[in-house]
Parts: sequence; C-alpha cells; structure tokens
Amino acid sequence: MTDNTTTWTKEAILDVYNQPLMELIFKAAQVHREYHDPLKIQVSKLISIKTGGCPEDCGYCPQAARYHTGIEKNDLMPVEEVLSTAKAAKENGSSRVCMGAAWRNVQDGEDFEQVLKMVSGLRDLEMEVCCTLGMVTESQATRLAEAGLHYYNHNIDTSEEYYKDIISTRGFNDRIKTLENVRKSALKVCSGGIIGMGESVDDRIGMLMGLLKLSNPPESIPINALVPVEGTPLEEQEIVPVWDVVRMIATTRIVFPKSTVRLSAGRTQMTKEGQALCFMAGASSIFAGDKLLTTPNPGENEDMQMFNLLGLTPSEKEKDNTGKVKIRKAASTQKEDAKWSRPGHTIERNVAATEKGKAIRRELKEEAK
Ligand code: SAM
Ligand code: DTB
Ligand code: SF4
Repeated sequence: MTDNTTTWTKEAILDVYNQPLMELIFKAAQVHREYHDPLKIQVSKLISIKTGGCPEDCGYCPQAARYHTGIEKNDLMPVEEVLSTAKAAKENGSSRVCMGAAWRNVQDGEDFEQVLKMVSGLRDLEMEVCCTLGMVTESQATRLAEAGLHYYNHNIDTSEEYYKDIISTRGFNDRIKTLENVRKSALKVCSGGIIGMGESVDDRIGMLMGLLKLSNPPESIPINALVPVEGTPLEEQEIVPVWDVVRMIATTRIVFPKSTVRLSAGRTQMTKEGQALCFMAGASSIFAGDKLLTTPNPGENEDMQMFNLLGLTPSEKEKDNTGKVKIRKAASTQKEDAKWSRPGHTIERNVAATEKGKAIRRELKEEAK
C-alpha cells in the first residue's frame, strides 16, 4: 500500500504503470477505497469565460489564435451569464464551477476585476470555484483567494522533456512558478496533463514526477486524453487507447492516493465501459455538460444515465474552509512584476500549422472580396 509519504522514483512508478492491467486496476481500486468513497464522483461544470484568440502556441489547443480551427472567438463573458449557467449546472449535480480563459497570463485591470466578481458571485451561490486563466503572480492568486476562489487549475501537461516539443511560447518553469504562486496564496492546486500527444510512457511517468516535485501534491489532478482538433499541430494524432487512459488514471491514483483524480477531456472518445474502468481504477471526478471549453463532452443526461447504471452519485460540495485558511494579506494593493519567460525555440509542426492557418485565412479574405 502507499501513502502521501512514499518516496517515489521514476523506476518504481514505471513498474506500477507496466504491471498486468488487471493487477494495476485492482491495486488502484484498493488505494482508492482507503481514501475516498468509491461511489461518489465530484462533478465540475466547465465554463469558457473567454474563448479563442490566445497568443500561445500550445500544440494541442484549438484556442490558439495562430491555428485555423474555426472556433468562435468571444470577449470576456458577462458576470450574469456565468452565474445563470452555474445555477443550472448546480441543479444538475455540479458542486464546482471551473472557469477557463484563453489567456497567456492574468493581467491586472478591468477584465481581472470582472473575473473577481464572477468568483465572488459563484461563492455566494454556495458552489466551489476553480479558475484556469493562464499564468498568475502570487498577488493575483491571493486576490482570487480573497474573492472566494477554492482551486486554481494550471496543467504541467507532460514531462519537462516532451514539453519542449509541444509548446514554445512559455517554459515548463513558468508553469511551476505559477503553481508555487497558487500554493503560497492558500488556494488548492489543480494540475495534471494530457496523454495521447505522441509522448512515450517515460514522459507520462515524467509528468507524474513533475507533480511530485511540487512543494505539496496537487489536491486535484486532471488526466486529459487528447482531443485532436483539425487545424492544430496535433490534428492527426490517433485517439489514445482507452487502456492507456485506464493505466494512467490507476497509476496516478496509486502515486497520489489522497488527490482527486479527474477523468477530464476525451470522454466522448470512450465507451461507458471504458469510463467505468477509469472509475474502478480511481477516477473520482469528471467535467459535466455537453461542452468542455470548445470541444464536445457527454451531456448531463448521458452522464446521469451512466451514473445510475454504475451506482455512482455526484458528491456534495467540500466543507468550506474559507476563514480557516489564512490568506496572506496583500495583494490587493501591491503589484508584482511578472517575469514570465518567452523561450522562443521553434517546433516545426507548430510552425507548419501556423502557416497553414495563415494561408486559409488569406484565402477566406480573398473569397470575401
Ligand atoms: N489558457 C489557460 C492555460 O493554458 O492554462 C487555461 C485554458 S487551457 C485550454 C487548459 C488545459 O486544457 C490545458 O492545459 C490542457 O491540458 C487542456 N487542453 C487544451 N486543449 C486540449 C485538447 N485538445 N485535448 C485535451 N486537453 C486539452
Ligand atoms: C483540464 O485539465 N481540462 C479542462 C480544464 N482543465 C480547463 C480543459 C479541457 C479542454 C479540452 C479542449 C477544449 O474543449 O477546448
Ligand atoms: Fe492559450 Fe491555454 Fe490554449 Fe495554451 S492551452 S493556447 S495558453 S488557451
């Protein structure tokens, strides 16, 4: 058995990952039962509060402006729209809202003030609140915590080595810095990654090693299966086999016994049987609603049917510890100079996708004349 004090080596995690699948699922299920109620699944509603037009070059992402993915680009959503979407989701069993913005990083100003209003509005609806807004400074994270945010999501996405093949516009270290800023602000950390981007098993384990190197393990770990989107550099990537998703979830569960492990993007690519194996292997959370940020997700009715079939129920909101947690005072006034890096190496397939996008846009302009 394992606990949060086990010192893991890469070799030991590889042995866990590579053992016979039935043994792996069984052991993960045992760990899962030790720390979690296996019949409860935490349900989060994702809301894309600012869609598309992002300056970054993340090779998997349909929201990067440089790729031609045809998604509708939107300005920051009005506070009221966020709150009404959240109310409906709460009635359908979601205990948490996760707001995503296609930003490189949070910038102080009007938009950030609007996000703070969304956070406090959602807190007043008695929901848990999570945000994923790109890189944040400690003072921005503290302001979010003061407004009532519970979790901040920022994925390390993959191993430090493979990261350089996927993203060139910001470094792996920037990601770690953001996670440490979030940790210092008393927010809970949500960080995980994606499988199915062409990475090796070593990289998958490297991603878990990256999370182990943080000062504390993330309270929540999303495991996304790549949703290959036309126009992105990873558009031709084959859908990752469900067996790999199950292995990754089970391994994550064993290495991080106390964390929530979220079966995140890619569920429409899986059968209900496949998802059931993920729950058996220790997945304890999903995203609800028929859309993730821009790509499809099984709708709430379909998920309810699956839950009924498997005897699962959505878990209640966690006990609120706001007030017990000492939020570092701050921040509201003092501004921090964010020194995010721009590594600027080139990734050939990302450059090719950018060029393809530019050409398509040129053609469309010509046609419109
Ligand atoms: N802009 C912010 C950032 O990058 O931190 C927040 C939004 S970003 C879309 C959140 C995460 O979604 C990414 O880190 C990545 O793990 C996941 N993601 C994005 N596109 C995906 C795709 N096509 N398939 C699977 N996961 C994806
Ligand atoms: C996470 O790890 N997965 C979610 C959430 N955090 C923000 C996002 C998945 C996005 C999938 C692609 C899309 O819908 O645009
Ligand atoms: Fe932008 Fe986030 Fe997409 Fe990267 S993952 S392109 S930062 S929205």
